[in-house]
Amino acid sequence: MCASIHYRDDEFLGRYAAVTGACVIQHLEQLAASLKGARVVHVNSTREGGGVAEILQKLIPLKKALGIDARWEVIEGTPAFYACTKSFHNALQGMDIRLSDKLLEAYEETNARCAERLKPILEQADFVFIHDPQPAALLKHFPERRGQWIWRCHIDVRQPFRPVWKYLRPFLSAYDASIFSLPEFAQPLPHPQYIIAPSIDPLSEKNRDLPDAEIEKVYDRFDLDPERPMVLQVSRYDRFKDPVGVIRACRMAAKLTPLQLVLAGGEASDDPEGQAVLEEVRQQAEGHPDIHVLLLPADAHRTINALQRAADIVIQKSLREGFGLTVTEGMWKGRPVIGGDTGGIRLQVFNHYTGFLVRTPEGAALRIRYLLHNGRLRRQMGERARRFVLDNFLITRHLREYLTLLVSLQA
Ligand code: UPG
Repeated sequence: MCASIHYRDDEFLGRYAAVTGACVIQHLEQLAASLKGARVVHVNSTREGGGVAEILQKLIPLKKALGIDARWEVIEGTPAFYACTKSFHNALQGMDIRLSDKLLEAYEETNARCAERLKPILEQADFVFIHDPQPAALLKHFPERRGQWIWRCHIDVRQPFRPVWKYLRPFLSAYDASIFSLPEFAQPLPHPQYIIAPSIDPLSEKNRDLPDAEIEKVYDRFDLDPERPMVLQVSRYDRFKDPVGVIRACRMAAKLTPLQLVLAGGEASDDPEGQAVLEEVRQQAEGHPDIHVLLLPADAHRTINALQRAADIVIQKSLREGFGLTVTEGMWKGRPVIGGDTGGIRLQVFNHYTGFLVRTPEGAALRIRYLLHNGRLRRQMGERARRFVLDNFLITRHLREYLTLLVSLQA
């Protein structure tokens, strides 16, 4: 039945059909039929920089194309608010962090102020998706809500630091449902919990095919050597991404194998620690001409795309990771990925198959050397990696699961 459906390549949904096949898009349209006109609002804390913004930038237009009245709102706070929410982020990923009453007050005040501003929109919504802890306290200000509120957690909350979880739990318990990226992140909460992995958009500037000439330009632009193998990590400058561990790994590997390392990162407006981590990274890289530390603007999507395609190996040596879109992006470009053996990276990197999982800089160094000496294996792993993303981690699958959830909540 689906074979008879044709989408035009020059139409918005048709372009996705060209990648996924028409059946996938038809299924989305069927699911969206009962949600036509439904008011769905997503709320997070930054419009650019980081994985959540990356997803929302693409998810909202797709929902709209399917007839859903989707919108995206962003909450903004004071420096104390961002200091508090970055501490939440760190504590939920397991760090022992004490929060002062003053910071917690800033958190609640910002949420109260934003709730006032967003009242007309959120009161009318049929479904509200609240992303991560930053806007989680908004719900408290809507005691008579008409819509359903869903907390979407993007981070690795396998072992949250208990006092911080205890503080956040009453805010989160009031939601109608929550979504985590992996089953092991689920928490004792008094509502249904769903497991939905994130995704990438194959048609975005970050992931679409690029002409070879554009890929080659990155060598000149960033003073890279086209003859020397390249290892790349793309990440916000965040300690959980372990950029210093990546430098150590590459320095060890470079003793026996010539290579260059590119660390490409930018700033997210809701991440106050980025500058300090960047300084640490620059210090570690000092005096090593083959380590390139790049600070890119938040909209440098094509540049990152070109770097990922220029790389021989993509690395993401995170110590904690909810999912890891940079892993998916590297795999989509047919690159083998060396990933930290943690969280959502394990869902994507199959050891010895689509890449390697590592726990230490020594382990990463070993795998870097092995892959750089074995071009055939790099290509094989890369091909499997791309196929695996095509089957599992594109935005169409993500959207299908969100729509299925909304249909089931509507019933
Ligand atoms: N990125 C840029 N420029 C940079 C650095 C990163 O565009 O200078 C992009 C990168 O290409 C990717 C995104 O930002 O698309 C980063 O996403 P991700 O690697 O997933 O990390 P986080 O920003 O930490 O995202 C959070 C979780 C992560 C999860 C994601 C979506 O930590 O584990 O995959 O949310 O759920």
